[in-house]
Amino acid sequence: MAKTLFEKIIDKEIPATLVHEDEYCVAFRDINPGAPVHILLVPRKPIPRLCDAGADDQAVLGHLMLTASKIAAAEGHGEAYRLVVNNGAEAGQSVFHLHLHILAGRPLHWPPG
Ligand code: DGP
Repeated sequence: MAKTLFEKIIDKEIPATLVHEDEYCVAFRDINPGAPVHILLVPRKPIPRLCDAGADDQAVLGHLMLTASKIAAAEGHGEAYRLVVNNGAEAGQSVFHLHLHILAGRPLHWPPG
């Protein structure tokens, strides 16, 4: 299988501004930010979409949520941030490697577009 764009970023074959790295995940700034803070948090494991995750992925999915909170806090927005997962092309997913968008730094209205 060809590597996804995010696997290439994880493997440092494509440059990105990394803000966090650990055994299970990597976070970097979105190239086209939709908010003053817009970070993508991706598991090292190339799960294409959230709906492709299985019971074996429960620990890594929990780790992503907890890590997202820590990253938001480290960015100075621990009390007001939004996590978004686009699942599938019709829901706006364009890179088929599971990722959490961490958005903060401006008022975030509801419902999202
Ligand atoms: P989604 O549409 O949910 O699949 O989000 C994909 C995000 O990836 C989108 O907000 C833009 C971002 N993105 C696309 N290409 C690159 C890239 O080469 N570098 C970085 N840092 N972000 C990228």
